[in-house]
Amino acid sequence: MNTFEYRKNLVLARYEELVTRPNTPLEGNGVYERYKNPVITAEMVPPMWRYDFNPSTNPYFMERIGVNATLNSGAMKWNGKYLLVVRVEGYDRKSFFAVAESPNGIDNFRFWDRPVTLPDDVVPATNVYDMRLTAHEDGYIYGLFCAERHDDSCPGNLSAATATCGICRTKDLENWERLPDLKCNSQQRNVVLHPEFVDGKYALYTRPQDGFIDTGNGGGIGWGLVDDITNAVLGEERIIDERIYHTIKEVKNGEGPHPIKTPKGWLHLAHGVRGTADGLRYVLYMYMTSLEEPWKKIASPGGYFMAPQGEEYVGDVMNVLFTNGWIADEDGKVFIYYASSDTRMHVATSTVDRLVDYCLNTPQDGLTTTESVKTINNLITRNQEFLKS
Ligand code: M1P
Repeated sequence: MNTFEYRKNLVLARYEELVTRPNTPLEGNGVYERYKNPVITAEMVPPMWRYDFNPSTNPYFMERIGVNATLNSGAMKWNGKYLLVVRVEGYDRKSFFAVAESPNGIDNFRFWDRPVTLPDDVVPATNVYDMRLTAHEDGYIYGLFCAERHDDSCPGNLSAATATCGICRTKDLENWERLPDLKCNSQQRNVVLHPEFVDGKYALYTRPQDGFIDTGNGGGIGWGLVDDITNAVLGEERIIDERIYHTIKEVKNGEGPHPIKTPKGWLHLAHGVRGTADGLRYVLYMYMTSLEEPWKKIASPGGYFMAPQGEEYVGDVMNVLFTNGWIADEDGKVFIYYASSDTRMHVATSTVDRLVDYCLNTPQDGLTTTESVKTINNLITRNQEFLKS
C-alpha cells in the first residue's frame, strides 16, 4: 500500500473511532454527572475539511488545513437531535462556527457537511466566536456572538482589539441572515438573548467592558432592552449580577447560555473569573432570577458550580471552564455543554429539579472566612440534631 492509501485509511479509521465512541457517566456530587470522554475534539472535525483527498495533489496524504481547538459551543434541540454550534479554531487562530449533531446529546457527535457561512456586517470582523443560540418566541433562532476587530484608534498596537456583539438569525440553522452588530456605549462580549419578549421588547443579558480583555471598572452581567432586533440599539443597561471582591467572579463574569424557564424562576448558568499567581481561573456558577422579572436575582448559591478537573485543566488557556450552551429536555433532563481550557467540548448532565434545588439550597457566599465557618457549623448542628432524633 502506498503512503497516500496507508495514511488515508489511518486518518479515516481514527476519525470513525472517535465519532462513534460511546460515552459513559462518571460518579458525581449529586448535582450533575460529568462524562468519561469529551464530546467534541479537534480530531473530530471531518477529514474532508482538513485533507486533500486527491493523490496527485496530496501524495503523502498530509493535513492541509489544521484545526487547533473545538470549544465554546451554543446548543439547542432541533428535530429531535442535540445540536451544538461549535466554535472551531484553526491553526491560523481564526474561529468559525460549525454545527455538530448527536442522537442522544452525550456521544456520536458528527459535524454537518460544511461549516456555517456567516455573512459579514458592514465592517467585517477579523474573528467571530462563542455563539449563544436562542429560539425566540418571535419564531427565529438567533445567534449572538463576539465579533472581534482590530482597534484602529491604536494603529501601532497590533494587540489592540474591540469586542462587539454580532447578531445573526436563521430558521433552519443552514441559512443565516446577518443583522447589524449591537450598538451600545461599551465593548461587549458574552451577550445573550432572552427567549421571551419583555414589555414587548427583545431583552439582552450583557457584559459591558472598558477594554477588550479587562472589564475595567464596569463588568458584571447586565440587562437591557432593545426595540428592534434588526437594528439593535441597547437601551439603559443595569447590572443584575455584579462582580464581588474575593469571590469566584472578582475579576469578571459573563452569562452562559440563555436561562431555562422553571416554575420557580429562571435558571442561569454563567462563568466567573478570578486572578491567581498563575493567571486567570475560569469556573462556572449558577443563579436564579424571578419568573416575572428576569432581571431580579432570587437565588445566588455561593462558590462555583463546576471548576476544571483532571485533563480539563490543560489546554491552550489553562484553568478554564467556559459554557455557552445547555439543553433542557422535555423530561426535565439537562445537558450542560462546557469547554475546558479553550480546547475541547464536554457534557455534564443533571435535571431541572436538581439544578433548582442546588440554587435554592446551596448557602450563599458569606463573603468572609467567619461567615463560611458559621455556615458549616450551622449545617453540623442541624445534622447532629436530626441524627439524634
Ligand atoms: O480564555 C477564556 C475565555 O476568555 C474570554 O471570556 P471573557 O470574555 O469572560 O474573558 C473569551 O474569549 C472566551 O472565548 C474564552 O474561552
